[in-house]
Amino acid sequence: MKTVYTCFCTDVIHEGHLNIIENAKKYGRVVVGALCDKELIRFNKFPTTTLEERVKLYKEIDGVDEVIVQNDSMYNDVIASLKPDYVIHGDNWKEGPESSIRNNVVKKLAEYGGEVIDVPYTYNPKVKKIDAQLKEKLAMPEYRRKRLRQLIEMGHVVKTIEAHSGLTGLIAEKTVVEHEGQLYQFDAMWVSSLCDSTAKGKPDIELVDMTSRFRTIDDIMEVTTKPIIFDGDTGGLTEHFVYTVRSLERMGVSAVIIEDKKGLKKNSLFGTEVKQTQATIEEMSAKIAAGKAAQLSDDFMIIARIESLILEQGMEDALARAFAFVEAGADGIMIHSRKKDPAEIVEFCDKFREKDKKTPIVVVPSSFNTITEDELAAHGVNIVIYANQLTRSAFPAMQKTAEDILRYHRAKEVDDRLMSIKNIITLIDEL
Ligand code: SPV
Ligand code: MG
Repeated sequence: MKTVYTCFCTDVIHEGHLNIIENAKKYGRVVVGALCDKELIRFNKFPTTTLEERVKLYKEIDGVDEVIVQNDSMYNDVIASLKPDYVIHGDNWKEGPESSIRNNVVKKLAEYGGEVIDVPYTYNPKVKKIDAQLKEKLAMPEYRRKRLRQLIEMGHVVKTIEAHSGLTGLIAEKTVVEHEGQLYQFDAMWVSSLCDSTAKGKPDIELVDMTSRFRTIDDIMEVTTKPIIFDGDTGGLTEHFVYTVRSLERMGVSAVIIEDKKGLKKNSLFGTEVKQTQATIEEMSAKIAAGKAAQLSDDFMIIARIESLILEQGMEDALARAFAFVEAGADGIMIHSRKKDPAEIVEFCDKFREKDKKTPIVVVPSSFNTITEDELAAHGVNIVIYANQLTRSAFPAMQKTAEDILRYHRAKEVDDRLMSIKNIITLIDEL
């Protein structure tokens, strides 16, 4: 009896999956793989059910002989242990980043004479609706809000990219890349005060008010499902911050990061070139405690950002603040630096982790950009935020296009570097 294997990434069974099983049965014994959470998150979408629930769901399908867990999205583990004669899949994996998975499966099966069977993917209104319902569930505030904590608890380094509009939100949501045989995507979005202000042509000095910042969050939330970390600047007056916390929670934002500065806030990357005043430990702790007392859900996180290294106050000051802010109730610590060398960040993380093994650490490697996510994780970092790279890449591209149109009195010379008209009008999915 031949073995036919298929891998499911789904939380809901629809006729497309049943069609695969029906086809699989014709070739032999049907084994279904349930992809583990870690790999689902890496390139597919966050599961809304547990692995155990998915295994149970797949076992109940008529025609399924066995369900196993697949731990590698590239199928290497399953092919080595099960040696299936066939791997069957919807033909949608022939295109896009998933084609690299198919190529790997074809190669591995060929080593012993196995084969891939592609069945036409089931596109119909019912299947489309189920997919949309699943996506909508992920976008709902109560599901989206808790996802940041879930990612951290899974021990996953939360790769976070800046978003300041619906469009940049879509880039954060949808970009998947294949590299050296693995697929990667971002886990979360950072609503940066710098980029939100810059997009509005305003300086990053808490000038863009909260109502406007909430509009940006809304625009992003309308078209995405990934969790959001909000850059709350100083948090403003404590009396105002408690309202901000409630609003963010209600919207489904997962975390706010507030920095220990007071008075006129300037962007940290100015360092000591401009006047910036650090709040005292007592002032910042009181704000954190008030925010924690105000929040109503258990999911929401208030993360304290320490500016001691930016303001050249030394490592001891940074560490003392970190422990004090955790004591005051902070759910995480963000340590910032504008040095090119990551040494002081690494030193902080190692010293913090000597005493505190659990509290999540967040870093923003804009200046110290040579260190990789894995290296940061090895020093205890949980969340890595790419805080401004989308804005910094888009702005020069737009500026150059504007200059060249002026220079040549027409748009032909810039055309080669533009997205095609067809792609721009189909970029946004319609319902
Ligand atoms: C932001 O993105 O607005 C930040 C991070 O606060 S930084 O610009 O590095 O200060
Ligand atoms: Mg900021």
